[in-house]
Amino acid sequence: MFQHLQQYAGDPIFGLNDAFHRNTHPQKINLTIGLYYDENGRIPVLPSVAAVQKELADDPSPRVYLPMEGLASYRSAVQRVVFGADSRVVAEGKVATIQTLGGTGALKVGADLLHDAYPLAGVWISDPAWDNHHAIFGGAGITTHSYPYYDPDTKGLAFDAMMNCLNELPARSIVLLHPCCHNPTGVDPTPEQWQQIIAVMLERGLIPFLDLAYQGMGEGMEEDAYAVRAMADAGLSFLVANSFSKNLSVYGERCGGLSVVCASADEAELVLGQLKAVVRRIYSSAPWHGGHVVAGVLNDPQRHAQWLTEVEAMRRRMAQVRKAVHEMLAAKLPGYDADYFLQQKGMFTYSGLSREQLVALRERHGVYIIDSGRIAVPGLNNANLEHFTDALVDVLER
Ligand code: PLP
Ligand code: TYF
Repeated sequence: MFQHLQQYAGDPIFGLNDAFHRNTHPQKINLTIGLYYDENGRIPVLPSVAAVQKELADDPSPRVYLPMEGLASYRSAVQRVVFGADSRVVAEGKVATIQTLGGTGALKVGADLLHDAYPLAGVWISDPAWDNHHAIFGGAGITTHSYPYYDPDTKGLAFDAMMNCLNELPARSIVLLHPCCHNPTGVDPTPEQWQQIIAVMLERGLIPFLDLAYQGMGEGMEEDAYAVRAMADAGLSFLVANSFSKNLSVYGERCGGLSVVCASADEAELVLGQLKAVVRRIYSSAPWHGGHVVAGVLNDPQRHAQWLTEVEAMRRRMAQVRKAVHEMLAAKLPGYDADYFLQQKGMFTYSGLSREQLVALRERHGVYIIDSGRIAVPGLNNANLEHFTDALVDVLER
């Protein structure tokens, strides 16, 4: 019955992650997947999260279905974290927010909503992209396109080329943007550049869709939401998919949110109904446990404060690792420009290493980096930095 189907090639990131686990190199380093590891190479269970999980384990309440839109206390927490505690659009009731199955689920529900509302609209995705953006929007029946984003010469933003492209888009085109910690490049627009992007969105009647998967991992929880809040202040209508997978280290709990900022409270009410309809037809409701874990941390002032210090520690560790790599490479290979380790932000750095260099890193040194040259920074720690930088010097010098 299904012989005619194509083999699924698998996700290249997961594939390389599996290859890493099969490798027997004694000093192997996994820099493939976007997971946060602590200094000891472990995926942390945040103490704020563990405390809530313990309470939930002791809570005999039945695990009923959540409503289609998710847990009310979760949804208001999403709004406070993403839009800020004093957000005007939230206070005015202009934001429709639902609990979703991670950031991925938020993107899917948002894509379905947009395809229902604007069946002919295409989506423009950064080049290079997180590949799943093309898959999710394409899977929702939306034609996907790319806009220039990264300049390999400067290892920075190709801002002029990006703006030239956005300036040509038809009205009601969807533009997928990362507010912080761009995956895969680690390159983000400055606040001034965001203002210019916002001006084009307004001028051309475009539909921004912000994918906020790493809030708190770049410059800080508030700073990383700059684009979200600037768009709200500018009076734009837009969507935000946010994920708690990384900043609460709750990947498998599938905790995310989708918020749609509307022109009025009435419109937000209408959109909330449509979001519920989309959820109902694809998976009916979001997880009870993940919902209560996140709400339990974010709605308790003490735990919330504790969580912010935990995220800050993750952010600082990644910044420290970037600085250490930069210093070591400056000492070991003075001719090599490693400034990109300092300038790029968040979980990823885009190295520009060639295919041959990446293969040599794997085969000779057990250092696993995906084929695009994207380095997942949290895989580095003080125990493996020496091996990592030695390996890099070896392949760069060949
Ligand atoms: N968007 C981007 C850019 C991501 O990097 C990720 C996860 O790596 C996601 C969305 C999905 O997040 P989640 O794991 O919460 O589905
Ligand atoms: O490393 C990355 O870019 C991601 C990781 O549900 C990931 O692809 C893993 C699982 C998931 C979403 C993202």
